[in-house]
Amino acid sequence: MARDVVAAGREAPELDGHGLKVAIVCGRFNDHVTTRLLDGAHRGLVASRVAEDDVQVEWVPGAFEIPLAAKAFAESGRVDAVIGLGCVIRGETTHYETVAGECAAGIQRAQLATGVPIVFGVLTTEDLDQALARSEDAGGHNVGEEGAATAVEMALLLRRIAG
Ligand code: INI
Repeated sequence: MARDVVAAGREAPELDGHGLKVAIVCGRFNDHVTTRLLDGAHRGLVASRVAEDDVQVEWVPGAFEIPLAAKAFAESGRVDAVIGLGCVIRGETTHYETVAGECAAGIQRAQLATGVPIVFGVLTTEDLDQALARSEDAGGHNVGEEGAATAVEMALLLRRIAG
């Protein structure tokens, strides 16, 4: 009995995101990777029953700009969740820690300040191969696709909590 109670809710839920409005903020830097994340995010949203017309995509120069655009969406009152997509590759920059760290911290600050879920769908990898392995086509591992499910799950959870 106690074990059942502890286990309840641990399984990834069946998601019905019908009616949810979702914004995607996608970094243009490393767009040979971020377009793959974007494809994955669209697949994930469709799988979670979010309507295509309820998804808005905006591009920003790089991962560093994602938090500001995501926060603007969250503050607009027009979306239930935001998905930030980006790709920071250590080997390609001397300020990897700064770009990746500020992006992550900015997203966390923005979602806590606004109360709107903002998903960290940003790859931070050692090299391009790792980035490609995390942005695969349908059936493979894709952080954008996972991010879509997270966005829907969190939007539905916050609705339930708010009653
Ligand atoms: N932006 C990225 O999204 N990924 C990177 O790997 C990256 N590198 O390598 O520097 C990157 N830099 C740009 C940054 O996000 C800003 O757009 C830029 O600093 C202007 O504010």
